[in-house]
Amino acid sequence: MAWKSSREDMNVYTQGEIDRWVYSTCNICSNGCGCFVAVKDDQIVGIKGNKQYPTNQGRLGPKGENQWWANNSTDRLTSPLIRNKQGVLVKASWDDALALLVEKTTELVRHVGPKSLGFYHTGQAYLEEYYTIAKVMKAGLGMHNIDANTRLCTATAEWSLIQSFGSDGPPACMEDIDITEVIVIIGLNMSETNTVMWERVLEAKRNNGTKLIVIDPRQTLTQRFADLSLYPKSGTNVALLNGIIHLLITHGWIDSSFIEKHTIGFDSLKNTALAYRPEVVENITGVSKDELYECARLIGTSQSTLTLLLQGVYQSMDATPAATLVNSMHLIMGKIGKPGSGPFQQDGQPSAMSNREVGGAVFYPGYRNSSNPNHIREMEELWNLPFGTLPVGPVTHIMNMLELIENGAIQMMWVMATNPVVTLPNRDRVIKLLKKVFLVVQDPFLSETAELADLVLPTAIWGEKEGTMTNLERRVNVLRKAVSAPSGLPSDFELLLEFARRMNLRDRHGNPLITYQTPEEAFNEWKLISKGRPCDMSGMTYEKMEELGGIQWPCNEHYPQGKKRLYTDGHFHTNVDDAHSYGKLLETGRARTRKEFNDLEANGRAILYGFHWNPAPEHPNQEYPFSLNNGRLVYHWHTRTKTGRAPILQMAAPESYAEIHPIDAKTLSLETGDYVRITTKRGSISVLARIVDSVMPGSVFIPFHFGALTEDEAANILTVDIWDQVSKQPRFKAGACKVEKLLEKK
Ligand SMILES: Nc1nc2c(c(=O)[nH]1)N[C@H]1C(S)=C(S)[C@@H](COP(=O)(O)OP(=O)(O)OC[C@H]3O[C@@H](n4cnc5c(=O)[nH]c(N)nc54)[C@H](O)[C@@H]3O)O[C@H]1N2
Ligand SMILES: Nc1nc2c(c(=O)[nH]1)N[C@H]1C(S)=C(S)[C@@H](COP(=O)(O)OP(=O)(O)OC[C@H]3O[C@@H](n4cnc5c(=O)[nH]c(N)nc54)[C@H](O)[C@@H]3O)O[C@H]1N2
Ligand code: SF4
Ligand SMILES: [Mo]
Repeated sequence: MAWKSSREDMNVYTQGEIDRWVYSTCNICSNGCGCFVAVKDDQIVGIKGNKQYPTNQGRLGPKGENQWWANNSTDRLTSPLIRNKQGVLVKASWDDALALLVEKTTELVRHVGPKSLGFYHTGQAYLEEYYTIAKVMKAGLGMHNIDANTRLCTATAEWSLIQSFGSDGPPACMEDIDITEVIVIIGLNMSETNTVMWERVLEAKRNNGTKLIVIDPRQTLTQRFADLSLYPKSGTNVALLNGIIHLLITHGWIDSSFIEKHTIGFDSLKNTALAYRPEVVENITGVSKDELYECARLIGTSQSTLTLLLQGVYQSMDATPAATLVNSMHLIMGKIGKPGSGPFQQDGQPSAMSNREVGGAVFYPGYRNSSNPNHIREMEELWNLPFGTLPVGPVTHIMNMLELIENGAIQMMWVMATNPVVTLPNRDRVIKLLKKVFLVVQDPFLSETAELADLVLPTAIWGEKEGTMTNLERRVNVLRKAVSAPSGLPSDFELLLEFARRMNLRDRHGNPLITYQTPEEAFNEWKLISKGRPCDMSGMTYEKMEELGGIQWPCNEHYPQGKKRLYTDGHFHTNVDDAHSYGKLLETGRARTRKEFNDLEANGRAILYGFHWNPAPEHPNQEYPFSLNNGRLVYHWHTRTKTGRAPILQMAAPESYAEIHPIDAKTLSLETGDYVRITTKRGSISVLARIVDSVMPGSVFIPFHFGALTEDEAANILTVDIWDQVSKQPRFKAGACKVEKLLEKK
């Protein structure tokens, strides 16, 4: 193993005595750190990092260390809640709650059809749960309105991989951090959002002198460690990337033979990029010609380059084209599928990858194309369904589902393990629309979304259930059940199985649609379905995962121990019946037809695209002069349902604020600690001001973790609800706002 942690005894966090340690994985971020859960008297009392585990070598970050507090929180829901005639949520028995769920679903499916239902779930559950969702909702109920919060998170990663390589699946691996010459980080604040990977980057810098380039409009902590920092204006990634590609081509820092043999579309990429001369790029992005040159030189002249990116690209302007340009940058240098090199389209949530692999929301299991009749027929065979059962074509994305609620087409929404009232853009509209439907919320806590529900189904959480998750480098690991859930709460998996049983879902032979009983049996069914597909897990078992410390797919007879990197042979998934999707036109987002895809004649070669920069539709103007940036803090996880219950984390970041540059503070007569009102076209919030020079003049940064219904503090009251044309990921980071000083809060 290339990476060796320099610390000896680390990351053991326990309270009092321990009976045993249980093998698991951290359920917070996509790094997927291996850990052991400390148990005393059937209660979780701590956690420690797994020193043998390849992604963390014993380390855990602040959220990982503190995730178990939420398990023991006294405000866990212990029974279902049903809204009564007076409009109050009251405790109900499981039998009554499930009967109501089944009655509502049956009534709507029978009388209006499955299009009247919506299911919106998560990137934080287990693979077996997603697989069951795919089977129950798509095969059992014929549902089309099914999506997950991965839409807000990694839809762009998924689509950029599909557009360039024909299939989802990040080509690189974490070991590449240890051996690469140059690491490029774009729109990713790794020091706060993936702390363990960040330690690994710092160690690579220390041990190997690895050069670090960071590209972010904010001077984040990540930026402060960079050898080269670029500060492009928000929303200008496409211009900057075109500028880098321009210099790579004009200086000959490319691999012409790789381009010739393994790609199509070079002329389109080249002709577009040639327009992005350094002075043009400087005009658009604010990045100087010298800095741009230095960036391209470091990338172009190194033997190996690893590019990591996340929400500063995926939630910004022209997200999929920008992420695709990162793939193209690597392809033209031939820096893919080789040690230390590759585009690393990242994930955020711990199991976003699993959801994508099994078709939990979008597409069909095993990266099967939902528009390819051959793939659909194959799925119908595998699931023993009458032909014509499975919905054809792309699913309805969440932003579209909101429109369908507005026009009355969707009448019931079932929300599982996500808190959309705090995390979807333009929150006032979201609240108004969720109040219109019969809202089912499956959550261990009374989240802001659960507060609006008609039916709340509480569940077991991490540590209280078994299953697997795939991390950002395709590593699948098992999480063993450590303790019983409080009050005998069911897991999401058990709830879904019980729902399927009560709905009497059957296959074409009249047998129950779901025949497995345990997560391990579900995994064994899934792994056969994955066979022969890019995310092949047919060679995996729970025991083997525990023995090897997770396994990277593909894992089959050719790669019994898994495979570190994809595309080592330069062959991509762009044959028509291999491809995950026929792809889309980058300009409009229209889906390509089978014929259009065939006409490309990619046939195993990767696809390069030229794409011009567009200004954001909402950019600073006279009325709203600031650009509105928002994102994460190291201490909190999303809507804080877990981290807000961990005393140390909550104390470290108890309330929201807005970061404002000293130059703007002077104009507005603001000091740190003053209250400010931030307003956009959608609404306004009142938060504390923090005067810091890490934000650019003319821009504001707000953490999006705070969102109590009783406070005007949620970043998403402000955010703009437009989305990327291809991935349909909302452009949270592309809005304009104004700032006013308040004499007192509100
Ligand atoms: N502590 C913590 N860690 C987390 C999470 C959490 O909630 N808390 N969530 C997890 C999840 S699900 C995710 S998706 C990841 C997200 O991880 P990140 O992507 O690192 O998180 P963000 O803070 O949303 O955004 C990253 C950066 O994008 C920059 N940015 C904004 N606009 C632009 C732009 O136009 N161009 C460029 N180049 N940069 C821009 C912002 O200034 C910000 O520093 O974090 C994961 N890890
Ligand atoms: N403005 C702005 N908005 C954003 C972003 C941004 O950068 N800026 N980032 C976006 C991104 S990348 C993401 S990933 C989303 C995250 O958005 P969400 O997924 O909505 O946020 P979470 O707080 O993670 O919500 C998870 C919910 O699942 C519940 N839960 C935990 N464990 C379990 C379980 O085992 N079973 C069940 N049923 N429930 C469970 C938790 O209590 C919580 O209510 O936010 C997005 N929204
Ligand atoms: S880096 Fe991510 S996976 Fe690792 S401990 Fe922290 S939150 Fe958990
Ligand atoms: Mo995310």
